Amino acid sequence: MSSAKFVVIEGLEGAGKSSAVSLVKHAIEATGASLVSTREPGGTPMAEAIRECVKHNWRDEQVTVQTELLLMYAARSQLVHNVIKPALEQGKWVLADRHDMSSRAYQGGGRQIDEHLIEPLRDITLQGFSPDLTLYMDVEPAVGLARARGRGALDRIELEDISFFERTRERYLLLCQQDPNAVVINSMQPIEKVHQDIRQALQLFLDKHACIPG
Ligand code: Z5A
Repeated sequence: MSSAKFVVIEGLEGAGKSSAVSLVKHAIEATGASLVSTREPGGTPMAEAIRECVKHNWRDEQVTVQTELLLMYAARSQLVHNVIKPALEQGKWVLADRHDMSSRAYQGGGRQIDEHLIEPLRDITLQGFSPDLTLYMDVEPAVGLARARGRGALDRIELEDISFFERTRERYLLLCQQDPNAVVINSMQPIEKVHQDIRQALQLFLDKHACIPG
């Protein structure tokens, strides 16, 4: 590949991120590129411990929105500095299941933390580093949650009411409008059409960046 890229899959629960990740992974690897897969929060031993902590239901102890936000950025810092940037420097592509747009949508939109308060954490953690391509899998919360909730026990964030996810989706859509590297995929279509749209968006990206093997 001419140069390694950072590709992120975003979306609400049940949006079909898992199958999108798998499809994009195979498509990138088919070009001959090496690829590292990550997920957030998580992706390093310490960040995976933070993931357990942040998803855990602490029952009588209220998890403040500030704590949740700080934990997301602590996990991201570990992942970006120990895995994502080193992989890109070695010429490996990175494919991420969630990244910074999740914090801006869930904590900014869902939890209603002012974007100006999130900005300094983004600066400290990312210093302007951002994805080359974000595929946002758009789904109405009622549809996504019905898919996700068919799978069993819910974590602390999944227990939120529908209005939380509606605010999160609204912020996702706004962030995508503002981000020239983001593509919205309608994930409420039949899965074959969703996959066709993902392949098309990825191909456009590869063509635009002249990402050809060699
Ligand atoms: N979070 C945050 O708040 N702030 C942050 O900064 C970050 C994260 C990084 C991570 O949990 C939680 O952390 C998440 C956001 C928050 N919380 N919530 N709630 P996670 O990683 O465990 O959960 P997730 O990322 O939401 O994953 P998920 O629920 O597994 O979603 P998914 O991967 O998109 O779902 P899926 O497994 O691909 O699809 C669900 C089902 O739908 C599956 O059976 C599919 O076969 C089916 N599906 C998918 N697409 C279709 C279509 N088109 N038609 C029909 N059926 C479909």
